[in-house]
Amino acid sequence: MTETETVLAELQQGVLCLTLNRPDKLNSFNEEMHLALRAQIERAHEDPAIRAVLLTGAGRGFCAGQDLGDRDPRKGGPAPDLGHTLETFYNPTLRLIRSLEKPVICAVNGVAAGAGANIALACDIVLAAQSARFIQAFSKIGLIPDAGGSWSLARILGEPRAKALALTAEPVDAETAAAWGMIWKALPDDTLMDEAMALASRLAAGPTLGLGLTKRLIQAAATNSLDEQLDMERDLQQTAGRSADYAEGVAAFLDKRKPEFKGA
Ligand code: LHQ
Repeated sequence: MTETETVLAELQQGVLCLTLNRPDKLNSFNEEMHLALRAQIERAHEDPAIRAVLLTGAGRGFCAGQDLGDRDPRKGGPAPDLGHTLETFYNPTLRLIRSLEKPVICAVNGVAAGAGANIALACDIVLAAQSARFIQAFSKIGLIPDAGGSWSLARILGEPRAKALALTAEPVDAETAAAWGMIWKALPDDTLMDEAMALASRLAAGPTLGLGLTKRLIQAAATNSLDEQLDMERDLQQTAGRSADYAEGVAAFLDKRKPEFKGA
């Protein structure tokens, strides 16, 4: 295991397991944790041995967003430039998660608030403990939803629910989040991590190139016309059809055996 103070990282059977690790602060982000998380996701982009990422939090929370103690207004001084904070810290990480052509699974082990909730929603498959809650906490402190939340909530939920969650900061429990399509599944607290690891391992043993192209395709659908999407499916299927994993998948089917995908 490689360990930094704020993000634990362990590579297990092709899965890069990342644990946000400031449990006393409900894993809220300080600069060090931002940089550590970003470095690990950059590593996932570069290292072919990493074929899936699993993100979770240490302790009873997933992530409470920005560490509000870092910018204590009671200490005086000029107002912080939060636009600069987003551009420097949050936005690059969000872009790296979305552009990583490998599955990113999020196991929301407890409360996910503010940017913490929205980083979870940026992941490809989100599982949550039944006790977890998602809170668009921003309006409680005079801010707007960030870390991609205004984009993802409006797309996932539509304006009525997205606006209500953002304006009221009411918590959404995991079962409701699953029923509304914000996440994939709510699971019993005591089985969450085993199920998340099993899913991540299964995906890491999958045809990584094809899975990555699938992620790119589905993300593009939000802004493509049907014609553009059909063209993209044609082009990406051409690429997938030339992969060794496609040949292996078909051969294994015909041989009635389990495929052994290499990820290329
Ligand atoms: C915390 C935090 C926290 C520090 C709990 N910071 N310590 C982007 C651009 C730049 C700047 C601004 O922000 C952003 C994006 C954002 O994320 S803005 C939204 C920031 N997050 C919040 O407003 C959430 C604040 N936290 C809460 O409302 C509650 O802690 C929740 C609802 C998440 C959990 O409530 P509880 O389960 O009752 O736990 P708690 O409040 O007792 O927290 C436990 C400890 O964690 C506590 O410390 P203590 O020393 O008293 O035990 C909290 O102070 C600390 N903590 N969130 N964001």
